[in-house]
Amino acid sequence: MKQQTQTLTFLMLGALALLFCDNSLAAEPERPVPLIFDTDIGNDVDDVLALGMIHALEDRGDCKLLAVTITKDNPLAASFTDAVNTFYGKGNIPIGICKSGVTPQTGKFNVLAEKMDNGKLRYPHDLKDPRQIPSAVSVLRKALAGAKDHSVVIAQVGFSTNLADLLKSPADEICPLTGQELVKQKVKLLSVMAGAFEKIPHKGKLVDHREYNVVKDIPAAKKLANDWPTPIVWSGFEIGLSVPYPHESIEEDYNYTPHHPLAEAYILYNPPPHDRPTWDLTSVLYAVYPHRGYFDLSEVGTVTVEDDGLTTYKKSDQGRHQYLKLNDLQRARLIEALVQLSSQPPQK
Ligand SMILES: [Ca+2]
Ligand SMILES: [Ca+2]
Repeated sequence: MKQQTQTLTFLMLGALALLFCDNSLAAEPERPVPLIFDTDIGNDVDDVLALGMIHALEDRGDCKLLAVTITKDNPLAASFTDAVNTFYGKGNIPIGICKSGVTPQTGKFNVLAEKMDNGKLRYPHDLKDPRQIPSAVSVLRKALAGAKDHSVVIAQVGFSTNLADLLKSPADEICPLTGQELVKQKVKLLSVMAGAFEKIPHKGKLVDHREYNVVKDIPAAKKLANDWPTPIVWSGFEIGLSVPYPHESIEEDYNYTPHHPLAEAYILYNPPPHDRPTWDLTSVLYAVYPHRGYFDLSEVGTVTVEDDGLTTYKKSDQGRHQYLKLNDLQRARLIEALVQLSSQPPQK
């Protein structure tokens, strides 16, 4: 009897310890994680590697890509996304775009969508006419309306334009809930690459960093930080910066096919021997594997976006925000996971 009581006490203490040691807002996810990828694809190449990772994770049964929504206001961004999805055998994934005027330039690699070899598209896809492409808000509302409550994970790796517009969206024929209500009911976690939570080296000094994804649409980033009703985990600028993608992988791991959209986008953006930071990849990995110890998390608090785009964090028990942290051991594990996932060939 005494033995049983001791065992019971031990088990209860163990459960309590687990409860208090795990400072993560996100418990172990159900597989596959229903995932939405919101991206400014075309402005930098980490978005492309991150999209390749998502397809690898889906092939492994770990996530289900519900939709891709785009915050780069250029139609080739959607065409190139559809081309990458088609390359991975998922050409029917819904894609939504916005009319924001933010970064309307074509960029260096989305032109791959139009690349022809002997009169045929190098990367076949059927999304070519911008008039065919629905708005990001309607794509987001449809994806969320069809999902189980508190199940959806969103990885936002560009500007907050689409998610801020989603929050502002009224009830419509897609769903009787407002955007704010819909997010609260359906979303489990938002994993964002945005902001900076450490000072960044610049010309021999450590300085405040106003991060690109925030600065390009500050009102939207403020709206997201203030009003998004679920937990948000932020991958700050310092995280991806400290984990450069080894260019040897671009040269060696993508040669299983004569033309690879990830490797060709990388080469057009900034060719080897450049090692590109892995900003957006880190947010995707955390979105799907939050429980796998690739990162540590800050304590719970609140991130505020200042008028000039600076992000500040304050610890608060009432907060909904945490940011990613990395030690050297995790960094070594992380880079291998990112390389292996982004270069994983599609399942036939
Ligand atoms: Ca398609
Ligand atoms: Ca991005």
